[in-house]
Amino acid sequence: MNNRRNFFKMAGIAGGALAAASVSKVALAGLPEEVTQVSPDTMPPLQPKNGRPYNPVVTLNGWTLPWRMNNGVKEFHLVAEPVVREMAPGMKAHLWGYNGQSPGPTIEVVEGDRVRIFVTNRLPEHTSMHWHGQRLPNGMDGVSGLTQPSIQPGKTFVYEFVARRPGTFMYHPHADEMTQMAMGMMGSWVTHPKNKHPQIDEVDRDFIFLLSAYDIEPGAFKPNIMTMTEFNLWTWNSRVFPGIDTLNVRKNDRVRIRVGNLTMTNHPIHIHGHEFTVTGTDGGPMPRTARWPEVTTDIAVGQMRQVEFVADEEGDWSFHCHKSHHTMNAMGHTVPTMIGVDHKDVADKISKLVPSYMTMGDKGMADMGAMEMPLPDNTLPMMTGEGPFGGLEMGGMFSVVKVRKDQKPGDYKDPGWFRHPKGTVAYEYDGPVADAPRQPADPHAGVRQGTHAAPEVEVQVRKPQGHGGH
Ligand SMILES: [Cu+2]
Repeated sequence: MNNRRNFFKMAGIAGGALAAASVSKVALAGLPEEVTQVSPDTMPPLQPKNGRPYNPVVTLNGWTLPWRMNNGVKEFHLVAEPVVREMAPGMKAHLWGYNGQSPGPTIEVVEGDRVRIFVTNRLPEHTSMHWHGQRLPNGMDGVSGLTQPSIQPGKTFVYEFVARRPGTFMYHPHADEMTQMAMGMMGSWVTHPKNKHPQIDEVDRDFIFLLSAYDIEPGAFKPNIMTMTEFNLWTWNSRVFPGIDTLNVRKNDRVRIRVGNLTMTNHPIHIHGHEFTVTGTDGGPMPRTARWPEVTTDIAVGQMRQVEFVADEEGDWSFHCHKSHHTMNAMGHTVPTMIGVDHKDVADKISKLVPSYMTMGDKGMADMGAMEMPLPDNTLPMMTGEGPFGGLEMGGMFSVVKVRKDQKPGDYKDPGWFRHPKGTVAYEYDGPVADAPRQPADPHAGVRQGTHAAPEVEVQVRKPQGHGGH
């Protein structure tokens, strides 16, 4: 607003030639500057330079889109385009996203803001933008064919509405959704409350991320968009462990984590060492009387959950999806169960012939974590990550909440591994081991110490093959 006024004042003073040159610049400025992010790192919170003040969020392995003020309207420019997203060091995916990344940048506004979003389509097919969860005029809802014609390649559409209610929302296309969401097109939206809200607490740290899933064959770069259930990369903001940044907080901080689910299945998101409360959904803040403590909250498809807790226990606390197949990375769906089979040599030979060949360890899956098995290029071990005590054997939707008493307010740097106070770590017992009492074969004989009357039982362990019943 100021710039515009100053310009007209300046133009009046400087006269003809300069005015003409500048006018064309003003005409070009009709479209807000295109801002692109090349890094998959977590960017520091974007402090608002103008407009109503608010406490910004931190997008996990993401960033917030800057805006410009135009006569009191917040203007954003989203560009739908093909992107290369590093999912974790060692693996890049060719996705579709916005402004250089998948997911796109987070949009942050304040309740009551008038918002104008320019959406440019640089994809090979048409798209549209749906503002999931928002109250808005029907024609701004972004459903191709129903509320607007789709945005053809090379075209730009303008959406404009007032952010009417505070909360956490998402944006995603509503055109060829199966393809475009499977390719990573989505982003987060936060509308901060204008005034102190009776159901919205102020927090010290406010994190946000989206759940998305991809099916990328080991060694490949592009997701298989026809996949309905058999995804092999379970991501937070299109990143998998160990590529997901840790959530670093100061002891006794009140922490909010906002999570939206745009995968095709539910995700029970679980925290260690603390209890959280669900304080909001995409429908808005949860009435205080309706809240209860949890350590896991299930987030169904198309839902958002906002959880809060006081980080009052120091340490490195796991924070992950509780479906164990969602804390693993790419594995072939046809991986046979190989427990008891020593196939290391043969696996080496096969992988020379078949680059995408992966198999399971002979004692369980942990061999995979130790990277004993050969892997094709551009994929990630199914289970990986090195902690201070050894391998973590994780992948996918896993990270760590690091609570430290010396983490500075507003500092999001990774403080490194937790230094446990002496005597507070589980340790190995090295005393004598007594024979365990056993259930006798004859139930009337009673339990006798040190006898082995029970018949020998051999258990054949067979893990399920894939997820969908091949
Ligand atoms: Cu999950």
